[in-house]
Amino acid sequence: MERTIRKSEQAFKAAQTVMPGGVSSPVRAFGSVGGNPIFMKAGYGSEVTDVDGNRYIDMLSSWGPLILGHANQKVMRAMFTAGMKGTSFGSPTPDETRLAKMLVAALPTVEMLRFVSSGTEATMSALRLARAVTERDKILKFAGCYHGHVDALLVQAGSGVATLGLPDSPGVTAGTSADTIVVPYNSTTGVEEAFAEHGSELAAVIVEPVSANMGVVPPAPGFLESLRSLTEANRSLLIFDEVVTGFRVGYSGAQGMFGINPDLTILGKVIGGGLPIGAYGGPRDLMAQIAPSGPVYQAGTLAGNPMSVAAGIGTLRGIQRFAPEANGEDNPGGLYAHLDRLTGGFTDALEGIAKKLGIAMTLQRVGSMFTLFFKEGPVANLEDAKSSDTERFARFFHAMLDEGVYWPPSQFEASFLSAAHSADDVERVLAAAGRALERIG
Ligand code: HOZ
Repeated sequence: MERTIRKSEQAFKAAQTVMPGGVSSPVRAFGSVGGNPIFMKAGYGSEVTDVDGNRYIDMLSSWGPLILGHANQKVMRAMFTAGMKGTSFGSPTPDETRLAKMLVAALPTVEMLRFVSSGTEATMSALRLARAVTERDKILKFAGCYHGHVDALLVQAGSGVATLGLPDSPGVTAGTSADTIVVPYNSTTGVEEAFAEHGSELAAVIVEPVSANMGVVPPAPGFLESLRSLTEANRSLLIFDEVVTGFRVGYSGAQGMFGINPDLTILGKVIGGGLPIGAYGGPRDLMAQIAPSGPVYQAGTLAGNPMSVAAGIGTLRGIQRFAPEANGEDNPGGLYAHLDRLTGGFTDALEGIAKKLGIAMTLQRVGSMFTLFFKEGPVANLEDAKSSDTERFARFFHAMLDEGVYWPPSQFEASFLSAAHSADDVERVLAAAGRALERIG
C-alpha cells in the first residue's frame, strides 16, 4: 500500500510559518536527502509512528539517547514519578547526587561533575574551565567532529554543518575562531605539527573518541594514545566529548573501551534517557575551580532538572539490569555485549548484501552505533566521508522510509540500535535494506 504523508506535509507547512526551516534542529529538515520531514506522534520500543499513522522501525533512537528504546516503561515511571512531585525547583535535589554518583562510579576519570541542560552547554563550560586552569586561549579540534553549536567549535564541524554543506557559521567572530585550530581526524602528524607551532598556547584538545558526526569514524590505532601523550607533554588538557559514546559504546564509554584517561569528559544523551541533559566532569582539583567552589562561572536554571535526572537514573538502572532471558537468548556480558552481537550481525549481513549486488559500500561500527557510507572504505576523516555518494544515500533513505524503516536523514550521522530492537526487527530491516538497495541500484 502506498504510504500517505498528507498530515506530515500539513504539519511541515504550519511549522515553516513559525520556525526556521520548520524544525527545532537543522538535520531533521531532510535538507540533504530531499523531500519533507516526517512528523512523529509516538514511539514505543523499537518503533516510531508518524502523524499519518505510518509505523517505522527506528534506526535513529533520537540520535543516540534511547539505548533502552522508546518509552521504556521503567524510565517513564521514574520520570513521571519525579514530575508529579514538581518539574523544577531551582534548588538541589538528592536525585542529582544519586545520578552523579552513578556516573562517577562508571567513569574512573570523573571524580566530580556538574549537570547542565545540553551537550552544547557542557562543551562550552568544559572549554571555559580548560582555558581558566591553563591560562591559555587556543583549542585544538578535529574536522568533522561536532561538539554542539559552541561558537569556537563551529569551524569545520560535523553533523548538520557537514550535512548541509555549510561554511563555518556567520555570527562566529573572527576573534573567536582565531583561537581554534583544526586538524584532520586521525592525523597524529597534524596534531604534532599543531603542538610544534602552538604548544604553549593550547589550553586543550577536544575530540570525539569515536566520531559520530561525520558518520561513525573510529579512532585509528594509536591516535587517542598520541593525543594523551602530546597533551601531557605540553601541559594541555585532553577533553573527551562522550555525548554520543558515553554509556553507548560501553558502561565506561569510549575511555573505558580504549583505555585512555582524558582530563575532562563531556556527557549528554544516554545519561538523560531522552530528556534534555548534559554534564562535564573530571578530577576533583579541576572541578573545584567551578563556581561556587572556585572562580570559573557557570550556571543554569534548569540544570539538574528532576525529570531529566530521574530518566537518567532509570536508564542507567535499565542498562545494569538488562535481562537476557527477556530476549529469549543466551546473553553473556549484559546489554553492551548483546548490542554488539546484534549490531555486528546486522552490519556484516548488510555488507554481504551490498557485495552481492556490487554496490560500493562501507559499514563502520563501534558497538551499537554504525554508519553505512556509500563508498569503498575505510573512512578515516571528514574528507573521506565527504567523498561518499550522498545522492545514492538520499535514494536509499527514501527507499527505506517506503519500506517502513526510519534511518538518520544524513550520510554524516550515526544509526543506533537499542535494547528494544529484537532479532526479528533486525531481520526485517535487513530484508528492507536488500530490497531498497536492489531498487536504487
Ligand atoms: N546533532 C545531532 C546529531 N548528531 C542532531 C540533533 C537533532 O537534530 O536532533
